[in-house]
Amino acid sequence: MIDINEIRKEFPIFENMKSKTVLPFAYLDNAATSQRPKCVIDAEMELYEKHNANPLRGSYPLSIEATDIYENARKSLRDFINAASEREVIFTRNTSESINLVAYSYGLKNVNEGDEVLVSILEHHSNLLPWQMVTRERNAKLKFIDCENDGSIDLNKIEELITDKTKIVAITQVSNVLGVVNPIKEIAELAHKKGAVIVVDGAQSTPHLKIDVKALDVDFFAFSGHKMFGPMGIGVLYGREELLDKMPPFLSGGEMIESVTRTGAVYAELPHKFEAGTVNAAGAAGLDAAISFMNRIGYDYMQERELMLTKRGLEGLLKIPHITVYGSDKAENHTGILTFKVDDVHPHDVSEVLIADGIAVRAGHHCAQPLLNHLGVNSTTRASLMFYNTEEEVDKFLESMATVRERMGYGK
Ligand code: C6P
Repeated sequence: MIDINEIRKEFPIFENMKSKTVLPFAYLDNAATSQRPKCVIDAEMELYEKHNANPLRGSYPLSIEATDIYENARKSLRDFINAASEREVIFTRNTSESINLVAYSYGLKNVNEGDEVLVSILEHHSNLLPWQMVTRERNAKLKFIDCENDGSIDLNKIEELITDKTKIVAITQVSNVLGVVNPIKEIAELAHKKGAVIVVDGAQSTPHLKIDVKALDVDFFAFSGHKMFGPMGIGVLYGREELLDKMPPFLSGGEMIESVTRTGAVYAELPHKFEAGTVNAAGAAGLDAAISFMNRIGYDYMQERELMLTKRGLEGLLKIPHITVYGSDKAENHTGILTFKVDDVHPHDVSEVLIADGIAVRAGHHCAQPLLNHLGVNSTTRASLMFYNTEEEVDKFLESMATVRERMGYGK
């Protein structure tokens, strides 16, 4: 039996919030970045305190230890997403870098004049701008699949949009604005039927959903450590080995080579071909610890709590007059994300009222401007929940939300 109060004690920042040494008291901005348990912070620190040397280079014990920690993290990640081999697991800085790697290395090589790249309207800018670049450079066409009113993607519509000219379908698994979960397996099947590859943005899904890249049958899958209890500055790109093998390096320089002459180089084998320069071994160690933490808690428990909290938040918001919640009216389609507007009040002012009550949320366009345009708004306020949030925090948020209009001078 897991006791959430005991779990929260594993997060130093919650203890500091309790003793009021840090503000706010309720952290509801988990989609931006999660908090980290002490085991993650310790794993990073331990690498620097006990095993610090440049990994993959030295043959003395410290360097070998650092290399082992780094490569063991890769094995944990292979198991975490059920990749066929650790050769398919590339360490990057974050989701943005992972997607850029695919765009520059695979996209520029495989997309030609007249070809098409299909993205969804739900995309974060990180899974849009790289494809704008590829299609602009290659004189290809960037096409969009719009979402339905509840944020969902209609499979019949996407099937029509994927044509013989489509080379890449780039889509998020979970929207960072609406929390809706896309049917990735089905979309992958439609893409493959037309000979296209599918690139999945997993930034918002890995913290909440069990990922199995083999079962999903995706070609590329990108995610960030910092959104799933891990450190900032470490991310992952999963890629199918036969595709990665044929791709040129994204960045070049140290450690990604077999041999170099004055005019050329033989590149290293996977995965090191894509990891130029000194790697983030401490970040990998922290991410490995984050995976162990998630395995210990289990997705079942996390999902059960997230749904309970999201239901409480959504039902509460819908009872307050003058509030519009975007996306589905069902909590299970929100993955902990509640994006809303209060009539007459600017989303940043809503956020300021919440901050005054010690509650952290995000306001703005959430790096998804085309989606906000599609929804007919410039900005919104977003509360995003993680399993470690509490009913009291959600209630505090709702109490504060019920006072927003009055405090901004609009009456109740
Ligand atoms: N979304 C949010 O508050 P990076 O910054 O590279 O780790 O992740 C980028 C990214 C990509 N895709 C999705 C769906 C995302 O949500 C994010 C990051 C944060 O919504 C910060 S903008």
